[in-house]
Amino acid sequence: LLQAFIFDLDGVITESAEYHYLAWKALAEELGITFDRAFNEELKGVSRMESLEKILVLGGRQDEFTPEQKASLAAKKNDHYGTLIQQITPADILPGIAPLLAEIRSRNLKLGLASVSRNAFTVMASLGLKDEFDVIVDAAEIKRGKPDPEIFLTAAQLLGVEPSACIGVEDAVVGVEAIKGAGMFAVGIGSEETLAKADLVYAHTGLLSYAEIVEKFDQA
Ligand code: G16
Ligand code: MG
Repeated sequence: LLQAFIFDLDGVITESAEYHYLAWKALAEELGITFDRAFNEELKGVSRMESLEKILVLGGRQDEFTPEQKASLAAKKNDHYGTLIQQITPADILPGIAPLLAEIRSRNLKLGLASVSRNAFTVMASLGLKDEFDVIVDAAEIKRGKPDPEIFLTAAQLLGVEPSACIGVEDAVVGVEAIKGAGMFAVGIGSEETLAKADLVYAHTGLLSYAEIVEKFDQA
């Protein structure tokens, strides 16, 4: 029996994934590393330091920096990202999300957030959603990032529900893997090709249908 929905933040509830992309792109260009949206897919749901490593590897520059220099590169990206997310208001909640949250609430189901972003609380507060969720699990509470299921399992545990009674919603490949690894039903936001492991995929949040999701969950 369905008891909870657990949402990813960046790219699902709001388009902060775009701000991550812009901030990484600016840093990469400063380092003479070109990267595009296709490569950016590999950074979605991936922690800050791991994302930096992937970018340096892409540019063949992974051996050129000390850990301290890498920390300051990551801090630079985060400062830029911090400036970009200052613009976020409740108007930046993606289409389809507010009605879906209302529907979940009206059924007395629980709501969790599973984001590896250290900025998750700030973004949720700016969206006016911080108090809508029963639990927010971010990078500070977990040891292993996505695709490890830890973040989704922690959210379920804190909500007091079994993973099999949860639906996870994600836009990242590693995020969908984490949901499936946790033994949950996975709803993907993006392309069916990229998110092939999801149980149900919507091209964008505006297409999310509570009735359809629950119907597919019951059939699974
Ligand atoms: C997000 C993004 C990633 C980002 C990560 C860490 O996770 O998808 O692109 O690198 O958080 O963010 P920060 O640098 O703010 O700590 P999620 O899980 O919400 O998709
Ligand atoms: Mg995401």
